[in-house]
Order: sequence, then C-alpha cells, then structure tokens
Amino acid sequence: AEIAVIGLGYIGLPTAIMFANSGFNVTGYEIRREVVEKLNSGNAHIVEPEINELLLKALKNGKLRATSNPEDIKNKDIYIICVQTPLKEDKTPNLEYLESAVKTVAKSMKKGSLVIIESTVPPLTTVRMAELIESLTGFKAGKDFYMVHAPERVMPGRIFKELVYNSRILGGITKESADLAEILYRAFVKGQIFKTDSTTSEMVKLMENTFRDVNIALANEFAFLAHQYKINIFEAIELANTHPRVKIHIPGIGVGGHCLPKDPYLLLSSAKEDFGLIKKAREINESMPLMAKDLLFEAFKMINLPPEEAVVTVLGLAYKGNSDDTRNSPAYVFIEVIQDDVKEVRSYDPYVNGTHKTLEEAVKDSDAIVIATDHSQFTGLNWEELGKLMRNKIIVDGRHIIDKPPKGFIFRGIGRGEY
Ligand code: SAJ
Repeated sequence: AEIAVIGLGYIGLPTAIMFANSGFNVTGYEIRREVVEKLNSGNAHIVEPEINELLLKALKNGKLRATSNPEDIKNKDIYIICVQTPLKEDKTPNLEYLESAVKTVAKSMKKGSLVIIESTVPPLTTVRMAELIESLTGFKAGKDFYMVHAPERVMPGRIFKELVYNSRILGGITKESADLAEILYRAFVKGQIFKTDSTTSEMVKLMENTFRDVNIALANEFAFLAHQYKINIFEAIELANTHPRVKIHIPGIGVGGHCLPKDPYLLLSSAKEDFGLIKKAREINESMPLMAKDLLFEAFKMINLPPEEAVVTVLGLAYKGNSDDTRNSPAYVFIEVIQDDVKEVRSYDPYVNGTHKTLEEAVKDSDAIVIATDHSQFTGLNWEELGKLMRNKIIVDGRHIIDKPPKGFIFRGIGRGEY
C-alpha cells in the first residue's frame, strides 16, 4: 500500500520512517521546503536518538521521499495527518493546520482511502473532519473512505522505542475503519492495540496528559503548603509514596513541552461546561515560575541586595532534563517575569544556546543561580567551587537537583520549607 504522511515534525517524520522501513512506499508531505530538502539529502531536522541512521536506510531503499508538491500525494491508499494543533492567544484550539491538511487530503484521496489523524485534537474533531471530507469530495464516510483517530503517545528522546513497544489506541468513525488501521499499525507496533470510536480515543489521549498535569498541580500545591508549614516536601512525598495506592508527582518551577500545557485546554474546548478542576490545575502550574521568583527575591532581601542590582544565572533552558527541546519551557517564563526587576539575567544550558557557552562564564560574578531544568549534568556539580566565582551566593532550586544545601550559600528551593 502507498502511504502519504502529512506534516514531517516530531511525530510525522519518525512515523514516516517507521512505515518506510517496514516496507511501505511513503511520501512525506511538508510545506517547509527547507525541511524537505534537508530530509531528502539524509539529514533529519529534529534531534532524536537513531533518527539519522533510520532516515538514511529508508531513503537508500527508495521507500521514503519528502515533498512540498501536493501532486505527489495524489491517489494514495492511506493518509496519516501529523500536524500541530496549538492554542491561540486566548487558549482556544487553533485547528487551522489540521483543517488545511484535511483539505489537502480531500483533494488528493481516492475512493477507499483510509485517513488517519495522529494529531492530538479536541473531542469530536475526527467526526467533524470526516464531515468536511464528505462535503469536499461527495464521498460517504465509512463507505467510500475510512477514518481513524490514532493518537501518538511517544516521549521525545525515546520515540523509536515507544512507537514500537507502547500500546496504541485506534478510534474509528466506523468499526471497519479501526480494523483497517489495526492491520496497518501491526506493521511495526509490538505493543497492544485497542480499538474504539474516534471521540473516545480523542478523550483518552487528552485525559492521559491532563491526568499528568493535574497530578503535577497537586504536587505543586503540596509544595506551596510545605513552605508555610516549614517542612521539606520531597521527604513528605517520599514517605506518602510508601503507601501502596499513592504516587505523588514531582513539584517544580513549571510544566513545559508541547503537550501538557495545551492538552487540558483542548480537552475542555468542545464542552459547554466543566467543574473547574482542570483549569485550576493549569493556573497553578502556570504560576510556578512566579513562586520561584518569590523565593529568589526572599533571598535578595536576606542579604539586603536590591533586586535592580542583582545578576541572576538561570541553569537549564530546556523544558525537561537531558533534552534540547525548549517548547513552552518554564525557564523562559521565569526569565520573562524577573528580567525587568533585576540588573542582568544570564543563562546556560548544555543542550541549548543560552547567553553563555560555559557554566563558569555564566556564574562568574553573578549573585544567584536558579535551577530551571533537571539535566543530569547539574546533579553532581561542585557548588562550593562554583560559589567561589560568584559575587553573592544564592541558589534557588526549581527542580530538586540539590538535596543537601551547599555550605556558604543561601539556599531556597521549591517545596523546601524547612529553612
Ligand atoms: N514535570 C513536573 N513534574 C512531574 C513530571 C513532569 O514538573 O512529576 C514537568 C517536566 O519538567 C516538564 C513537563 O512536566 O516540564 C512535561 O514533561 P513530561 O515528561 O511529563 O511529558 P512530555 O511533555 O515530554 O510528554 C508527555 C507524555 N505524556 C504522559 O506521560 C502522560 C508522553 O507520553 C506523550 O506522548 C506526550 O506528552 C505527548 O506528545 O502528548
């Protein structure tokens, strides 16, 4: 069967590569021409273990080709849509990329095509997109074409493993649609495959990330309380988690990435009413950079340092540890909320370009270090040595990198109320 993958980003490209290396003829459609050129010459535009080797293999075998020309994806048997579904300024879903991809597919497809949406979408979207295709083609959904929502569930950094071993949800607009998609994904999926209707699978995907977001918000609220009761929340969480049915998440400076900050809003967006819990959790998580700011300014006060004279070094810009991904990273939100109040904000990240190339340069003569990402490189640092380079010695730990506060420092940390 011939496959077209629409959108060659973090999900589309690995998916296209997997199908190509499973023997399918895959055409990857991407509107960014520079990405298409790069890919066809064997260079992936995203960082992910194994991606370049697997891409080269697919290209060498003639199984994969990228294109910006819609003519190249005419009359395919299968269309897999992997475009982004971001939020607008007002936090409502921006479905313009999805709609434009669906319109491109409607112009290209034939009778009998299977159309799959892998993008995370608000509940009811797949059914609506099937109606859009019906209106543009005159085809009847479930009879002249098949449609499925097949949400991706992979974690950046582990994509090629998780594509194979994670279990998968396939939500068909008809049972036959889901059955066809199951045959397709079995080409490389070794995990379990569960079939359902498309609105259920849309909910499942959004519930997974909302579950994580709400749980992190709860941990963050516990951390907030720990400062008032003067205890170390990490000790308390460890003890609570010895209960067989309790698994508290990790509090921190914020929740970033492409999914967790937006999916709870997508989940609510098709509903007329809700209870408010999910929105409140988002508010809590979005406010965490401000909590880090309060801790920093509390430390300034202790040494009578006027904030407008302070030089602050942020360690870590990526949204999570050992990653170069900065999408919605709380580190940038933190920088934004302090930069007008302090003299200078510097940054250092081993995977991302910050203001300084080395850690030593970044901390030299600065007054405070704020840890915003849990890179493994930051765990074993010799803080006392680094402290010698600094003008004042303040550390604000936003990611629980430091367990025992280093000597000679004023130490503040999210959830560390025991000082
Ligand atoms: N974080 C915390 N405390 C925690 C866990 C995470 O503050 O206890 C923060 C992280 O530092 C980071 C953010 O949350 O800033 C998100 O990180 P993450 O590791 O939770 O998730 P992502 O965004 O990398 O990937 C998630 C995954 N979803 C779930 O674990 C339910 C992944 O499986 C999904 O495929 C992905 O979203 C997606 O694409 O939807």
